[in-house]
Amino acid sequence: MRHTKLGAALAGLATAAVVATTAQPANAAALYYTESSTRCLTAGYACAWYDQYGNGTATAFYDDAWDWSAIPSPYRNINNQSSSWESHGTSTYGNVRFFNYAGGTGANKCLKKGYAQTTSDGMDNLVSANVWVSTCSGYTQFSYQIRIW
Ligand SMILES: [Ca+2]
Repeated sequence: MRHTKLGAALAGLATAAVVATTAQPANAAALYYTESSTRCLTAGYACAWYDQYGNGTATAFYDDAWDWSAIPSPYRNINNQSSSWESHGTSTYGNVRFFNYAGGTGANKCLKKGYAQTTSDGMDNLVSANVWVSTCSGYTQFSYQIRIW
């Protein structure tokens, strides 16, 4: 009889634990946010500012964005307007390529994980897509990258 009671008590605890762990799922990261600092402060994002040196606010990207003209308002206003960039990537795919054209074509430059490119470096007001990659090796890179993170 004692075994039965213990078994029932354990079964009750197991049920309670399952309910507790499934009742509050973790929030998914936002795909975009507006960064008003001159640094890309939230880990896991890449930022693109309207002006050089991190001025003029930024759109921060959590994932690949293959067509900046098609992302939600107000973020898409950064399309063909960005002039400085920063990678606060944290995963294996922490390096980010920025492309002239939607779909990932045309002139492009790669920014290393944890680095900023504070001047436009030939990409002024051109960028329309970003794609995370595991390495910048083999790709054209921004010329004056500064270690930030
Ligand atoms: Ca600009």
